[in-house]
Amino acid sequence: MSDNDIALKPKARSKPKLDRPKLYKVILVNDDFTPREFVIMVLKAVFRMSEETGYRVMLTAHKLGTSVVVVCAKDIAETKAKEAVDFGKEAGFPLMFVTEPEE
Ligand code: TYC
Repeated sequence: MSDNDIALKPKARSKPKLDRPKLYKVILVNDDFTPREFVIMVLKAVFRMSEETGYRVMLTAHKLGTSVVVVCAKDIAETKAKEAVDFGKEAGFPLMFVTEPEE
């Protein structure tokens, strides 16, 4: 192999691809006190859900204990969950929304 035959390695990427930021789930948690209609109202107001979708999400949490409301960026998930919990607090209900990273 002469000097001119050096096998050139492909250049290492100078900019490694950034991982996509992790997505977070906002999860509605059932309780025994918050009225169904109030839960639907919060889902419509905070998460811009239709009556039908709000009803379905509320009923899933009511029957199974939890229901995924939305999957989005971490800061949006946390802001929306707090807004929704605060709605409940203001009205004296223990309505709970939590966030968790998507698998
Ligand atoms: N379980 C409540 C009731 O029977 C309604 C409810 C549904 C509350 C879902 C919270 O996340 C919830 N009044």
